Amino acid sequence: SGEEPPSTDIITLTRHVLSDQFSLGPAATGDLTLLLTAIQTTSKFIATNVRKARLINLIGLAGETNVQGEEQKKLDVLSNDIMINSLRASGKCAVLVSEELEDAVIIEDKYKGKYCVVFDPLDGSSNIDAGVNIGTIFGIYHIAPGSKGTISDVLRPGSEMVAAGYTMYGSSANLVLSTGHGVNGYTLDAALGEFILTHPDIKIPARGKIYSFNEGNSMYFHEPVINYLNSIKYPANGKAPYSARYIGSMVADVHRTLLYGGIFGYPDDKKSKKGKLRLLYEAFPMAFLTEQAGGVATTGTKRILDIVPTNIHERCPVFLGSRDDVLDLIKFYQEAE
Ligand code: AHM
Ligand code: MG
Repeated sequence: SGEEPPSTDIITLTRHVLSDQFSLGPAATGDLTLLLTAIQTTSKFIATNVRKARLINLIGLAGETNVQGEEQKKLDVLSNDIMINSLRASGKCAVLVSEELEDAVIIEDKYKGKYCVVFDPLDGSSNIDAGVNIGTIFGIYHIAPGSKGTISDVLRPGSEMVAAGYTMYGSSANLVLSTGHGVNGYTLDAALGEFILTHPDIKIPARGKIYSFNEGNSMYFHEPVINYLNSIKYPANGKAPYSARYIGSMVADVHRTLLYGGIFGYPDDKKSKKGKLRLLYEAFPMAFLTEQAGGVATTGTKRILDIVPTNIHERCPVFLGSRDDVLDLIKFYQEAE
């Protein structure tokens, strides 16, 4: 009777990644572990500030002044700054690409390392004021052999990423990560300040019951998407139609898709000719995680991870999720050819 003693064998994210590295033998330098430690710190910082924002009204336009007359930074600017500062200081990075910055950051020699990190520091920012889930998305490349770290080190297909993940700032902070051996989910224990392994080896169900699209754009959608959506909303042979869930925060919509299955889509359409989502730091990391969890990620006609970027901020159509659901969608594209 009474309270159970706490476990003394908790698996933190750092411990988990380290054990992954140990299995590589002496080849492992621990550099990726240190880089991921820096990313964890930024996620803790952002999680804290997202929460504080609701109290101290950090919400608002960059450059606004608060009652104390201090300059306030918008949460996405703050999130970008902490990531740039921490990643540079980690000494493990050569190139950084952020949604917030027009140009890639090439790290000066003093701090230069061997990794490139592409990230969206605070995705889903239209949701901030309503307190809806938002998140940080990141992807990691190793610089090409012999490279000193240039933009060409990040203009590479997503399949060449060595790790990818996101942190979702919701009722708790959840960090979901793949280093190329499956997907694991960690939850921030606020008292310990550590991400604890809570969702080991996430696998997307082979088929789901949920679709997640901004159907408000239906009048612009192309035929294959319209026909696919009709097929799941008005199914033949007495099957039940799919449920709709759309938060409008990619991290939250993808998180649910990884856990419950189904399909998330942000198509290209007659208005957004290349779609909306960014290839490098939105589509690639989420496609990487999806495939690592056993799902499929496509533009409708092409595997997302095979795309070779030509511009760090380019966009691409995204459909990802349960294998069977995404394969169904692909059939509608094939029929349209
Ligand atoms: P943002 O980078 O400006 O926040 O936009 C990206 C977000 C994604 O999180 C989300 O999937 C999508 O935009 C939602 O777009 P829409 O409001 O057009 O449905
Ligand atoms: Mg974004």
